[in-house]
Amino acid sequence: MSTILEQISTCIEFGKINLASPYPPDMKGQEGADELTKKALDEGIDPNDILDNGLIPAMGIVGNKFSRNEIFVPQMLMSAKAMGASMQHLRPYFKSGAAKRKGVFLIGTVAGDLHDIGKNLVAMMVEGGGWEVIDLGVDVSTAKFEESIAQYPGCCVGLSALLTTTMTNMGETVKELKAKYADTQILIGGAPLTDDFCNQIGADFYSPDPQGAVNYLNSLAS
Ligand code: B1M
Repeated sequence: MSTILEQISTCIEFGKINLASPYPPDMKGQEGADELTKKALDEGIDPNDILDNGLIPAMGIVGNKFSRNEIFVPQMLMSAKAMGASMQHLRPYFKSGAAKRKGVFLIGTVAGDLHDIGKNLVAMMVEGGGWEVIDLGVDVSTAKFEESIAQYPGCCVGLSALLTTTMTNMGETVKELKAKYADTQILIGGAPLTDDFCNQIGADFYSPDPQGAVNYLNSLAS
């Protein structure tokens, strides 16, 4: 791996967004993911290489540290922001088809649920894992999920719910989506959910954290 890719990885792992960002304090005054990604592209490094050897390993480290409670939501958010700064430069290459991603992941909170902090983290981690993420936002109706699945054939779907009341809506959404799109993989997550609930409603996978969702999606893509 070239030095610049290692530097990008370090920025993402520790949440160094750009030169102006004072976080983390021991990297103050240094270039961040923003400048380094631009520099790597200017040097002619393949965007796939930047994603595969810069962003993805770093987000994997972050996700695993979070799963082991070695870092917490604020640090993960800073890493996700650094990844976002890097993705800003890479996105045009993926959009044009000059670089490839692993698949499309649709995500939203289910009908009636406005809690989007966890959903946003999952979306950012999955994007950092090499997937194209279509974030449908909050309070997403079953009809909206259906419309989007039709628009992105072969996509995987992520549903998030934080309320015991909206867990019921999640069950209905999974039932309706599976009736229409039996082959579409549906992942679920959110603080009150469990594996048992996942089995009960017929979803394909439950993850208690973003990295579990990334690992599961990657297992489908490989
Ligand atoms: Co609300 N809220 N809230 N709230 N809120 C809870 C969830 C609650 C537990 C608080 C409490 O009473 N102790 C409670 C639910 C109780 C229950 O259902 N049994 C509750 C309630 C009751 C409500 C309202 C009804 C309050 C009211 O108005 N009377 C209301 C409902 C609004 C609605 O959705 N219709 C409401 C509103 C709000 C705010 C708008 C004020 C705000 C949300 C802001 C926002 O998200 N933009 C809010 C907040 C912040 C919370 C708490 C404090 C924090 C939730 C959070 O962001 N956690 C929460 C109490 C608590 O948890 N301490 C609470 C951090 C986040 C990173 O975790 O979302 O679990 P989480 O995501 C995790 C994992 O679950 C997983 O990855 C993330 C990272 O590990 N994950 C997935 C999540 N989605 C995944 C999807 C996956 C995989 C993993 O694959 C697809």
